[in-house]
Amino acid sequence: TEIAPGAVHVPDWLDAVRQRELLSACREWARPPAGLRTVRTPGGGTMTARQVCLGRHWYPYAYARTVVDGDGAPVKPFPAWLGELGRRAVADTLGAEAAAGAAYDIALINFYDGDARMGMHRDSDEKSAAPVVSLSLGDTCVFRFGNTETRARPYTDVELRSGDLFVFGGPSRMAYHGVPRVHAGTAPPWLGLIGRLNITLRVSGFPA
Ligand code: MD3
Ligand code: FE
Repeated sequence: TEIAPGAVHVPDWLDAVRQRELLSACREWARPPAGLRTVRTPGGGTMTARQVCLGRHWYPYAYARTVVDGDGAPVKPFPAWLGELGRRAVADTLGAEAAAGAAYDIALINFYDGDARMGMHRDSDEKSAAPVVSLSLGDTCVFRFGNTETRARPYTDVELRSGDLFVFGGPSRMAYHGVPRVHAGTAPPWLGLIGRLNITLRVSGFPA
């Protein structure tokens, strides 16, 4: 379903086998060094969702190679198979042409437990206009998709469930968005995840 120009939601894009595979990869990436950690925002706040980055890290400056606010370890590499998955997601939603130029090199993995949520923001650290690919695992959340002008209304609330794909390209790439709520205990029982994971794939636009 296209909820706005360039913003396409595909429920259940990942089958149970793929969801389990992706979850076990996330569990590996979450381990130290450069594993899951609490991130401070440029405004001085603390994110309630914890994060792991692959490829580069967006904080404290545009896509560094090192996690400086954690253990100082190099960011884990971005695996080629994840890039393939990203291109397939774009091909399925926006078409082969949009997928052709998308050389994904960054993954941001957000882990929501307890009362974690994400305030309305725009993703503007990337120098590339390539679509962002979002994959959800575990608990269902309320995803708030806003407009490009302000973090306030108008916005559309969509439920994201385990296995769902969301692709944000074109004019939707610069829209404000956030996660106001996660419904605890709604993850599929066969997945074995308490909480919610979101994996976003991005093209940094920085030289390799
Ligand atoms: C719309 N993540 O990592 S995924 C983020 O569920 C982020 O963890 C949320 O916002 C999460 O930056 C929302 C949906 C999403 C991701 C990236 C976008 C929507 C987007 C980039 C541009 C526009
Ligand atoms: Fe975002």
